[in-house]
Amino acid sequence: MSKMLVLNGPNLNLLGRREPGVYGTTTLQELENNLSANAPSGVTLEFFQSNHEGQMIDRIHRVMDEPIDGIVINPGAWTHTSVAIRDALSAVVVPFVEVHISNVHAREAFRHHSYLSDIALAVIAGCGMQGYTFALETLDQRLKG
Ligand code: CA2
Repeated sequence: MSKMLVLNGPNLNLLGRREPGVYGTTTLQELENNLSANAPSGVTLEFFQSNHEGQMIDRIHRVMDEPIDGIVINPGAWTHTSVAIRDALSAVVVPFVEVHISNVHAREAFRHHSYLSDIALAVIAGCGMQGYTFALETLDQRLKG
C-alpha cells in the first residue's frame, strides 16, 4: 500500500469553467474523482489545491510528518516564479512528478523555465488530464523499484 498526494496550484480551481481550449472541460472535482476511481492498485490518494503560496508550502511541509510516499504537483504559475515551492519540495525528500496540462514549451517564453523540473522525478506536459494519471503510474513504478 502507498499513499500519494496530488497538489494543484493557483487558478486550477477554475478548471472546466474557463479557457476550455487550453485546459479542457473537466472540472477539478471531476479530475480528482477520476483519479481516485482509477488509481494504481494499492495506491490511495489525497488532494489539495490552493491559490495561496504559503498554504501550499505549509501543506508540503506536513508531508514530513505523514506517511506520504509520493507527490504529483501541478504548480500552475508558481512553476515559473517560486524558489519557495522548490525549497519546500526539496526539503521533504519525497519523490515528486511535475505535471502541466498544457504544453508549456509551445506557449509564451516565460512558461519555458521551471524552478522545479531539475529536482523532479519526472515532468509531464501537454498530455491534458491524462498527465496526472501518467504521473501516478510513474511514481508507483518507482516506489515498487
Ligand atoms: O499547463 C498547466 O497545467 C499550467 O501549469 C497551468 C498554469 C500555467 O500558469 C502554467 O504555465 C501551465 C495556469 C493554471 C490556470 O488554470 C486555469 C484553468 C482554467 C481556467 C483558467 C485558468
